[in-house]
Amino acid sequence: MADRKILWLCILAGAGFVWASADEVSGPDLARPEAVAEEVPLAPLKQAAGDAFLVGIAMDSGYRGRAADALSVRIASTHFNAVTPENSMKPMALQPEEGRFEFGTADRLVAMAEEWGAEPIGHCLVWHSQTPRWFFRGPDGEPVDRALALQRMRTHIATVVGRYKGKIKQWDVVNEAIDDGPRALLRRSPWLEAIGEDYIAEAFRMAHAADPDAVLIYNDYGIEERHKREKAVRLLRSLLDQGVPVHAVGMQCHWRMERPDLAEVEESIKAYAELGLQVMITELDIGVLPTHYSGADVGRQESMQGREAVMNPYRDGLPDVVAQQHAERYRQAFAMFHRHRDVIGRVTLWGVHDGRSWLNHFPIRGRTDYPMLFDRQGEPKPAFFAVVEALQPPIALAE
Ligand code: 9MR
Repeated sequence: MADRKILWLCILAGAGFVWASADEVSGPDLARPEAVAEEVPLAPLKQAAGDAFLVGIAMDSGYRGRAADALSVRIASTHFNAVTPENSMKPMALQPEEGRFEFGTADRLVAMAEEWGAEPIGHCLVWHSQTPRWFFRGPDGEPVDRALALQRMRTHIATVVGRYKGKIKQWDVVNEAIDDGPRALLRRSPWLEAIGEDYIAEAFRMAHAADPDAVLIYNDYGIEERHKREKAVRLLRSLLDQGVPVHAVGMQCHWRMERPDLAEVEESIKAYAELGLQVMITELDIGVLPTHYSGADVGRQESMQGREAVMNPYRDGLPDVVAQQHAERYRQAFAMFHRHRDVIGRVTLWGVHDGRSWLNHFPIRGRTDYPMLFDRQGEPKPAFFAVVEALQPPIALAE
């Protein structure tokens, strides 16, 4: 692995791909490969991905009233050409009370993305979670009726998509509508209860009316694995048969070391591509901590009381052997994404660095996870180099 990293860096240096001035490129002693690995500045990930697909990051322009930290800004602006607001465009953030829209944090992120030359991504319009209760209550305090729920959905979508028309080119329109269990197709979302099964089709039609040029995405977790893929294909095929403007499927890809099987993920990419949809990898991370729950339902919480040593084993640092296994899994994932670059439009990582990942608090609060490409100091991890290598495989030299 280390040798391959050095070989890759040598090739980049030789080909002039490095993110450095000519002086810097000629600086290191190429006869000593270790020197190259240490001295050559990092090639930005977006440059390694070239025009295969966009590489994105999730972050916000601020966290709980504080501005985004300088480390996150540096990493995001250097390496990524797409930015998804991790929280600041959710209905709860944008319309906490009926008719009172708050765009400050979201506007700042869109402006930051533009400054970096990155595409801002819209996340998300219709979701069962992080949506204020008022959406689902009628004037009498009773559950909202269909007509009012549709009207509120239309107002929200038209206002939000309309505001960013021409700036946000991809929207997660409906998020996580598929049920996790073995039977029901759709989750018992308050939107389903208020409107009925066509709430999904309606949301896409409203988003399309608000911005006919935007790429509209159905986004969900677990749909890269067999049990939810079958349901997702059923849902998407039915939407397409009705002429609903759904253009892409977002496979979130919140993964662990041991699951999912990448062969299954590849099957899923092919299945969605066969429907004629573009595929977006919208929320990729690979957690290294043990867990009993494999989904990404944000309502889920477990306690680790009395099990700290087993459930939070890397509090003081990640053993190198695990970091290497983690890198290898990222390498295989990106090699597969690269093979399917004709149908994949974007690969977004859900967080900037290990210190900023939601996985430190899910499904158990207060753990120390290592899911990202950059460590808590903002340094690239073995996973970073593995991804770059997978994106730009070294040209095979003739024997
Ligand atoms: O990463 C997000 C975390 O900071 C929030 O607390 C949480 C609830 O809003 O949402 C997380 O992001 C979720 C995303 O919006 C939808 N898919 C699952 C993501 C991880 O939970």
